[in-house]
Amino acid sequence: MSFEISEELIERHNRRLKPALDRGWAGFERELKRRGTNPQRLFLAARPFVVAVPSWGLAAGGTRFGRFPFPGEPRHLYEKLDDAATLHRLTRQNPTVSLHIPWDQTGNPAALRAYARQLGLSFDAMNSNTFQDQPGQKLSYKFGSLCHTDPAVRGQAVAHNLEVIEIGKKLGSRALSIWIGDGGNYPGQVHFRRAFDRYLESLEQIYAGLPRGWRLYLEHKPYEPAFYFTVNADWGASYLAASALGPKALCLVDLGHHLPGTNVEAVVARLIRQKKLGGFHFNDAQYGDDDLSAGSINPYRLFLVMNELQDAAQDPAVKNFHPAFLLDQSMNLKDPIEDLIQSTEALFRAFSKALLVNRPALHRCQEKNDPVMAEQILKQAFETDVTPLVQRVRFSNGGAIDPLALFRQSGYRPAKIKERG
Ligand SMILES: [Mn+2]
Repeated sequence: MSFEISEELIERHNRRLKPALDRGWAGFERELKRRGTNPQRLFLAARPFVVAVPSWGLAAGGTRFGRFPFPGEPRHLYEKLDDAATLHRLTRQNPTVSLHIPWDQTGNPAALRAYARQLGLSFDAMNSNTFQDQPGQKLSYKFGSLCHTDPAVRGQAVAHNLEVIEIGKKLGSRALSIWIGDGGNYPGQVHFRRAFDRYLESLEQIYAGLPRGWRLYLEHKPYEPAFYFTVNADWGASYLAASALGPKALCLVDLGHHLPGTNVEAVVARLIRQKKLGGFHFNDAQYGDDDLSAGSINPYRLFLVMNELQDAAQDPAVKNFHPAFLLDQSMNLKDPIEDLIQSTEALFRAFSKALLVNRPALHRCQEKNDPVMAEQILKQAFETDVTPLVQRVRFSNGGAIDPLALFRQSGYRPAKIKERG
């Protein structure tokens, strides 16, 4: 029998912290009423927040220089699901896991799905991989995959994506995410227009293989591994491709996949306007695609992105708006579960603060060209301490009031070090 954080342990933890939470909530309620905000409505709006966790975020990630394994980290996918279930038991905000093929060896998908269901988990978007060569692979992706000059390589990459869809169908997933590294390192190496034509041609074949109710997410990134030119480098290229394919194809915004200084929240608003925002890979960065914990470097930026999402969610003119939320981070130094608790909380705080924005007042300030008061409205929401709301939502959903503290106290990781080595 392997160690688990029991419901009883969570209950005991919550009993201890509940009086302080009640006091905090009473003060928060008073403050909201003073501002003319209905606390119960805010609570109900915040309560459904969830974010998917990536399978590759449950074990130590690496950099191009290497990887430092974490003691007690999961040894295989089933143990990753165990850790994902532990995370979800604490937060009640991470009910889904996103897999990456072939990093994740799914083996028998039906058995895997049954195991996940037993843990209270299900599967989010599937991720294909044609940005590196796998052992025994017939043709190399050194010079590209979906955009390769050789139709045989493109065919192999298309077939891989179709296979990932097949696995995803068996797991109950409803989406395929594609990120490719195709591009070139030197001027003249790649013909820009022809490469994009080939990208579209390959994507059309994948799109044709999407089951009913599925979505195809196209993820852009300006550079790396290609350092001079990348085929799907920015929201514009991504939007062109998603538009050419059809309504099931949408753009996925990874917060770290923009050049320094890019106004990511404006990119988000533009994609919403074009009905092409599919979802997010949340993370944070100091320089480039750093894959640091969401909200660790620039929580205001995260809030401004959430603010655009709330603005759209509350706009009756924006229909069928369900952007997918996924964390996409690499844990090099932190315990992955602790990092995911922190990141989920950072996202939920930003989400909650975006709910606090007084939108009619903001709209009036915008119409009157009052930059000071418009900014103040955003700042007032951002600077509000939403801790009581965050904790109350978690508690009422059955999670832990302070999941990070409970995780540390539970001795989960030391127990896993014994079990897993
Ligand atoms: Mn990503």
